Amino acid sequence: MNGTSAIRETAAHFFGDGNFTLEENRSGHINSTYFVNSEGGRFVLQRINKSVFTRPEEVMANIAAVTSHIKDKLIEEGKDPARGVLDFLDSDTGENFFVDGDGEYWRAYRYIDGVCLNTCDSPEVFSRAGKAFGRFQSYLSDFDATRLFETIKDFHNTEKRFSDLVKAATEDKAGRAASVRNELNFAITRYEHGTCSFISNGIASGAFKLRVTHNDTKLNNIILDRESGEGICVIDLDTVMPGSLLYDFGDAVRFGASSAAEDERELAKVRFVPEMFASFAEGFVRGLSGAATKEEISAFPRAAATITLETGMRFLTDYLSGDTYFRIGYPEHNLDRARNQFRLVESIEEQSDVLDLITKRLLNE
Ligand code: GN1
Ligand code: MG
Repeated sequence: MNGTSAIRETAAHFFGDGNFTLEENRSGHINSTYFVNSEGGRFVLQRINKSVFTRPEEVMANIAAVTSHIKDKLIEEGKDPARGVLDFLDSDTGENFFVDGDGEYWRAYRYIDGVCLNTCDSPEVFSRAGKAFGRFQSYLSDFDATRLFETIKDFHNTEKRFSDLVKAATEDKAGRAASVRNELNFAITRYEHGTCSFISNGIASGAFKLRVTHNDTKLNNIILDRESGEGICVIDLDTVMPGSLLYDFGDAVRFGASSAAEDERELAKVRFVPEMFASFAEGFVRGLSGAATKEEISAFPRAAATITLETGMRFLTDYLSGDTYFRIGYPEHNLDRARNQFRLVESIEEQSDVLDLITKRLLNE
């Protein structure tokens, strides 16, 4: 069921048979997203990618629990929940999702006006994004993590991501392994230097606390106010699970502190920008209202390298497996993304002294 009329039929389970228009939005890598304009306002309709999220009911149960918790916090603070947290609609079945005749899961939420950025060169804006992601975690700091389903097992287990890459190269399903020897060696060298185990070792030793984290903190997963640039609402809650705040920090800076888009092919344009790292770190720590520990803050630079490496390895794994996970725009897209992320890892490594100095300054403030 992919045609527009089938999607309209699905949409009617949320919006009734009245007048509405549908527009496709192709920015995410995983779910399929449409905007719905109806008499009742603008909404977002999404089909959940079932090969990525194998138990969509659990994703939606997590989302219901987390959004209602945040909503209560916003009300306590005198803020407007209609702008600060996603509001999912019930379908005519009474659940916050609808299953179509093909067994596909759909959901809808009220559109929140604002901007989502794919790149950012303003340290002020990035600092505000940091504050909003920090605040998101702080709202969930008293949320009982055992209530959450693990929607994707080992999502930020970087060592597992490395072994998945090695497995994909060995299986070589798409016959591409021989052409990516340099990229594979890049990942192996970092693995040997402990980049993959850095965060998981810290969690195991107790140095890094287990918290409820967002786990997909790309800059475009936050809605910013059109005028003030303040972070209004954190979106894409599919991967909210127990984790380390370093996952959220690392993922946010690998995306937003890069001088180029995630799939820029001209690698000379790809550089990790310390000023942007500093701004995000400052905003994030502020948003966390004192919850980040000294160990965690000192780990920011290495966490940035770990999560950037992890994302690059995921793109490369998908390239080797025949592009089954991330949506691609052209055949070599995942390879270009992987090369881009690996270049960014190098840039982080080259600037580790500067990045360490920034975190030291942050700790002394
Ligand atoms: C995916 O859904 P989207 O596009 O925000 C992915 C993230 C990756 C990101 C890379 C569930 O995020 O983990 O970091 O692509 N989400 C999932 O751009 O795998
Ligand atoms: Mg996502």
